[in-house]
Amino acid sequence: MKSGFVAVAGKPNVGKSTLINALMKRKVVIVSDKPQTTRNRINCVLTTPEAQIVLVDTPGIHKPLHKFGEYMVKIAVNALKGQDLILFLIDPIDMVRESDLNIAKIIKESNIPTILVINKIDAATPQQIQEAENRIKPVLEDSIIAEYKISALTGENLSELLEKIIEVLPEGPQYYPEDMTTDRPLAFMISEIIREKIFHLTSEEIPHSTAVVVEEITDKEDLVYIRAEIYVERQSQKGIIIGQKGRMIKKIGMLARKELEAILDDKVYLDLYVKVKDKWRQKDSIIMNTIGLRDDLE
Ligand SMILES: Nc1nc2c(ncn2[C@@H]2O[C@H](COP(=O)(O)OP(=O)(O)OP(=O)(O)O)[C@@H](O)[C@H]2O)c(=O)[nH]1
Ligand SMILES: [Mg+2]
Repeated sequence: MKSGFVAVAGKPNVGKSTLINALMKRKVVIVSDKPQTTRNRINCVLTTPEAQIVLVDTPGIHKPLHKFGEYMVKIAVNALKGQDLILFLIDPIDMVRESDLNIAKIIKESNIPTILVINKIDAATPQQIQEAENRIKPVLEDSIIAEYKISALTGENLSELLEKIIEVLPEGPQYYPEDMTTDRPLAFMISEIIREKIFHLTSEEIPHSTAVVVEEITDKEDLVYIRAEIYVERQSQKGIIIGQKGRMIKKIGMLARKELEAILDDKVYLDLYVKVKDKWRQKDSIIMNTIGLRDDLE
């Protein structure tokens, strides 16, 4: 059997999580049109008859503006260490920028075999794709073992990419049980689904000022009771998350509940509370203890 860990890296919003879901052929990690959606390392396990590929989702590597951002970047960089392969994603529509060049340098220094993946070819012009290649390749030099132009959204060239990943992975053990899709606990996956709805329904600073912590999951006779807290940084943000006559929180809850019911194959009662945690993104105690980044920072 072939097996190994494949880190999916790149700046925010290039389509890392979308690609992982497409390769997994099911939604495992959350996705949004806003940068910095993914905040943790999340191992997604793809088991086929011939291979087990552990796709490691990572936060987008960027210039952080606060402590929480610093941790996200540290987690992403740490997540590359010791992996068998890196998929380095580029977004030709947004162009290759300083941030991509910095990531390219980190990848080169890691000495890990890397596949350059130019994503979003469904929407990019041939000139944009050519320019992205021209800018990134000189920095990567011989650290790339292959290059694919794909669309994580339409699936174009994904089977070819997957074949290549399996080809380059070493012979190895099955790291996870074959029915396992992620290494993260259920409470984390639930909090992510709620957070995704907040990312979809709100704008500007709100999604980034929000964190979700699941406090209780109880299997009751005819439903699963889930209580979660939504952290915001200011009172005014609490008002926006709750919305006029509670409309926003109802919408967040309804969309999250539908998805959770499909996953849990049971009725769900989702109890959401909004709490103001002043400047939580600057506070170690909250970031470490409630949002659970500790493991990946060490
Ligand atoms: N047109 C097009 N859009 C894409 C493609 N792949 C991803 N997107 C869009 O790009 C946006 C970002 O996707 P994500 O998968 O959340 O990006 P990410 O790299 O995981 O972002 P972070 O978690 O913030 O680092 C979403 O709006 C996706 O729908 C693609 O192949 N084509
Ligand atoms: Mg992501």
